[in-house]
Amino acid sequence: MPLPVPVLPEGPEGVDPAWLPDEAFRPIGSRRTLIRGWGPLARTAHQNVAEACARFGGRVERDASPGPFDLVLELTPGEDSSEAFTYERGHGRTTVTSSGQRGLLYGLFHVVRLGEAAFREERPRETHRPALALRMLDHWDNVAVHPVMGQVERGYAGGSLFWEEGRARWDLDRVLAYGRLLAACGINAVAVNNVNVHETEARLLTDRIDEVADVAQVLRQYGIRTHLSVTFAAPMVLGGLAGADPLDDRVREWWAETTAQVYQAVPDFGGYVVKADSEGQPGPFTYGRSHADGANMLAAALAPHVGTVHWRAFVYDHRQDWRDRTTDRARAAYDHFLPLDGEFAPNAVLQVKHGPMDFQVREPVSPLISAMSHTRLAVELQATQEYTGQQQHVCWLGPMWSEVLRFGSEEGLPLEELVAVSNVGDDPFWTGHPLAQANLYTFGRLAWQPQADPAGILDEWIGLTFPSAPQRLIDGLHSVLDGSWRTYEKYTAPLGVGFMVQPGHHYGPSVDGYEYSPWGTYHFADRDGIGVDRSVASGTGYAGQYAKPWAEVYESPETCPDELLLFFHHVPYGHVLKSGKTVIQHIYDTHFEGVAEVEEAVEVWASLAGLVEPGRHARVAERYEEQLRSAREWRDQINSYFFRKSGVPDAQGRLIY
Ligand code: GCW
Repeated sequence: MPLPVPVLPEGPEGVDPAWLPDEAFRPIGSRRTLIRGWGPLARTAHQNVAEACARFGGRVERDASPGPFDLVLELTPGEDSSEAFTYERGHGRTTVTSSGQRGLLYGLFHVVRLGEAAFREERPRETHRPALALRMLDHWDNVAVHPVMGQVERGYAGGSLFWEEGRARWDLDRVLAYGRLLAACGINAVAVNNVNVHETEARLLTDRIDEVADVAQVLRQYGIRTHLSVTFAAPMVLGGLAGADPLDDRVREWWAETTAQVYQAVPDFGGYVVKADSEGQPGPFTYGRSHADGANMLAAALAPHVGTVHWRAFVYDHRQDWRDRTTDRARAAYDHFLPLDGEFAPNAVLQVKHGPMDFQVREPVSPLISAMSHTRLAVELQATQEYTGQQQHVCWLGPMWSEVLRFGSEEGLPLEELVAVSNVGDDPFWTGHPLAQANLYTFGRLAWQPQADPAGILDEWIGLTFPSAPQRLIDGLHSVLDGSWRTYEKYTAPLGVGFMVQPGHHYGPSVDGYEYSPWGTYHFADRDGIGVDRSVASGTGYAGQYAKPWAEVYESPETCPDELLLFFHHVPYGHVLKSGKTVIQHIYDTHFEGVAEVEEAVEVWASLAGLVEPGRHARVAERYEEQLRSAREWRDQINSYFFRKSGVPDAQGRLIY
C-alpha cells in the first residue's frame, strides 16, 4: 500500500539550511527510490526522499512497487534498535539495509553525503556502525532568561531553540529542522536544559514535564532521545521533603515515583544529567554521602525504565586562595572520583570534561579518563566556544577533539559515549558564526568514528554545506578553517597556561583576570618566570595522576611537549623550548604570527565574495572584523605584559606597547 506522499512541514523562514541545503538532495531527488519496511523513522526517511523528489522530479515508492530503482532503502529482520547499516552499489542500483529504524535513516544520510558518487561508483557491500553508542549534545539552555547568564549559559547564537517566553516553544518546526541536522551527522541524544538548574527549570521534571514531552516528540522523529538536567535538591524544592539524602528511603521513593511519571510522559526518555557539588550546585556531600551514592540513587530510579544518569565529574574547590600551592584544581576530578571506580551502577555514566581544567584552548587530556576502568565514561567536549572565541572568532575544533580522542593508545581513549555542549541557538545561522556550524557537524561525525581524520570531516562538511562549489571556494573554506584552532592558540594564552581571559564573560584578554580569584586558575607569572609546577618532584603532583609513559613525559620540562610546558612547569623566560626558541621569544613570535594568520584569513574570505550567498558572506565578514580587532588586542596585551615582566626585548624589534 503506497503511503500518501507527505511533505515536510515548511522549513522555518529565513533559516540557514546548514549542511542540508535542498541541493544536497538533488542526486536522490532526481532518481527513483524504493523504501521497504515500516516504522517511524522509515517514515521520516520517506518524507525526506519524497520532499526531494517533489523538488527534483524523481519518485519514491513503498514496498512491493515494480522497479527498476536507483536506490533501495530496506529494513531487514533483526535488532530493531540497531544503528548500523550496510551500503553497496552494483548492477545499477544502490542499496542500503538496516535492521534498525535509526540505521535506515543514517543510511539515507550516508547516501546524501556521497551525493552523485552514490549512483556512479560501484561498491561492494560495506557495513557502517557507530563506534560510540551515545552521541549527545547538552544544551545549557534556561527556560527563563537568567539575570546574569541570559537564556543560554555560554550561548553565542541567540536564545534557546526549545524555550521561548518562559515555556516550550509553541512552534517546534525549528526543533524538527534541528533534529534533521543532528541525525544527518549521527547525533542521537539531546539534553534540553542547563546543568545549572535554576528554580523554573527544576520544574521541568515534574509539573512541567509535558513541555519536555512536546520537544521530545519532535526530536524522536529523527531518532533523538531527550534527556533532562535535574537538580539534586529536587526532592526538597519540588517534593517538599526535608532533605535530599540519597540513602533516605523517602528520598529514593520520591525519585522512583517522579521518574515513573517522567516515563509516562516521555516513554523513550534518555535519563538525567546531574551537576552535583560543583560550583555551588547541591549534591550528596551535604549528607556525608559520596558521588557514587548520589548517582546510584538516580540510577536505581531510572533502571526499571532503561534510563541512564550522566553524573558530571566537574567537581573542584572554587573557593581557593592563590597563595595555597598545595590545592590544584587540575587534580580535583581524579582525586574525587578515582576512589569510587567500580562503585557506580551499570546505568550510571561518569561524564568527564576532556581536560582537567575547563575547556581551555590547550589542556592535557584528563587523566581520569584512562584511569576509571570499572566505570562507564562519557567525555564532554565544548562545541560552544566559551574559551575559544565565542563564535566571533573562527576556531574549528576538529583537530583538538581528534587529539583528545586519539590520546594514549592505538585505539584511543576507552569510551562508550561522547557529549558536547551545544553551540546552537535560535540565530538564523544556528551557531551565530556560520562557520561554527563546522564544529557541530564535526562533533557528530567524530562521535560516530573517533579515529576519523578531522580534515576529511571538514571537507565533508564543506561539500554538504556548499554543494557544487567551485574549487576556489572549497579551497578557501578549507584554508580559513583547517588551521584556525592553532591560529587562535597562537594569539591567546601561550604554551598551555589558561584563563588569561576577562573574568565573568570570558571574552578577550586579561592576563591577570583570574590570577588572584578563588577559582583555582593561576599562571604564577612573576619577573623570573611563568607556569604551574605540577610535577611530582617539586609541584602539586598532578603529573603523577597519569599512567606510564605520560607521567614521566609530563614530569620533566625536558620531555614535556612544548605546547603544554606551562601547564606542567614553572620555567624562566629564558628557558629554551624544543623548538629552539626561548619561552619569551616564543610568546612574541606566536602572537605576531597569530595576528598575521587572521589578517590572511580575512583576505581569503574577502576574495570569496560572489561565491558565497551574500547574507552568509556578510555575517562571516562582520565577525572577521571583530576577530581581527580582538586578535590584535590579545597580541598587544600579552606581549606588553610579558615584556614588562621579563624585561627581555623582542629579538626582532617589533612594536610592543
Ligand atoms: O566552564 C564553566 C562555565 C560555566 C558552566 C560550567 C560547567 C554550566 O563557565 O558556565 O556551567 O563550566 O561546566 O558546569
